[in-house]
Amino acid sequence: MQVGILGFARSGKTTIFNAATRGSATVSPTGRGGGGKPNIGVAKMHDPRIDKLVEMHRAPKRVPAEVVYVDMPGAPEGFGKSVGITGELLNHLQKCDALMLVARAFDDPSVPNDREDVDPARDIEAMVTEVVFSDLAILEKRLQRVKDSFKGAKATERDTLEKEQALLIRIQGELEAGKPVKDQALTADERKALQGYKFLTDKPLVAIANIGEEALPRVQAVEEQLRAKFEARGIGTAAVCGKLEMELAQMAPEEEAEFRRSMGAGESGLNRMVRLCYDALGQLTFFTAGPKEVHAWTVARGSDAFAAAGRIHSDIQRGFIRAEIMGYEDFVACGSEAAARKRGLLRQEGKTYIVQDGDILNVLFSI
Ligand SMILES: Nc1nc2c(ncn2[C@@H]2O[C@H](COP(=O)(O)OP(=O)(O)O)[C@@H](O)[C@H]2O)c(=O)[nH]1
Ligand SMILES: [Mg+2]
Repeated sequence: MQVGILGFARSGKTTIFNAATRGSATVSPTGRGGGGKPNIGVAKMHDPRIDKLVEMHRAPKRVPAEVVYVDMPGAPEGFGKSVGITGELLNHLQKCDALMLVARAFDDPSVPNDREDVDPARDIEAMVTEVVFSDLAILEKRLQRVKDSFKGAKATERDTLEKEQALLIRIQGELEAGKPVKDQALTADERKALQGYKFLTDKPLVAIANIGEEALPRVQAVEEQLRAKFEARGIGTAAVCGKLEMELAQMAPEEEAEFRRSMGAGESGLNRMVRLCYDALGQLTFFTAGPKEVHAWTVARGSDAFAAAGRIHSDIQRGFIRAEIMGYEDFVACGSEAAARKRGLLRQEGKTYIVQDGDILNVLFSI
């Protein structure tokens, strides 16, 4: 799962990327860090359930769920002027499963601002517009090509072309009316036909306001404001103090925890952000847990046990016999697998069982 970070220059994209991935990519007041190449890193999902499972199993090893972040270099020419996104940046974004828009919400005269002033909601709006325009440009180009192909096409080909044209025009209309491709009513066949276009509005969006340290006491108010504007449109929002989170991410874990306590900071804005992306990606977490290791896995919501087995290993999927499954809460309440089994909370499920968040799976297989 990959999240692409997009935003105006000097909004703090790389700062937030470093915070999320505990990385140390170059941040700079010129906004030219990274040398034109995207920064790619892995964010580990903080999940207290892993700690509990590790404790109960006395497991020496833990593997948290991961999300890959791709920090886009700079901002494209004309970005924010409703021209859409093109070229290499578009290629990078098309490979991502979700897009995270970072808007500058900090005031700092030593960091030149690309925008006339600090207004994160306006900037998020401008970025959403760019994402929409980029799809409209793709649609227009494709429609032109379809039109050209009619000349000299055989009767059977014309039929296919007409179908494609009708579909593209319909999507274009809905998009112009403000409906992203992901929310449009499309049949499975239509979705399949559109896969190749890699529309950006087909991806979930998350928007982050990068606030300054001095705004930390107002973080809830900022988030409330963003939520009021964007929630109904399915855009998850959060306010994060990127600079502070990046500094904290570079500390040793104990030092970081101590620092957070001393500041009276509750759950880190960063954890909320990572979770927001995770939720936007439509994933849930299931576990495999034993005395050797506790492993958190991600799978798309609505997946069955067979798909989950495939996440663990292709052999396990191939040789799938059945899965022994118990819910995380049940396991904790029972205190042991044996107790859960006795109380009938360890269930035997087949391939088609729909995996629930927090399920602990033991897949029995034979190859
Ligand atoms: N004062 C302040 N400066 C920040 C904050 N976040 C980022 N910056 C600074 O803004 C500049 C640009 O940040 P960077 O992450 O490189 O932005 P990018 O161009 O969007 O990748 C750097 O000098 C950062 O240190 C913040 O929350 N407060
Ligand atoms: Mg950068």
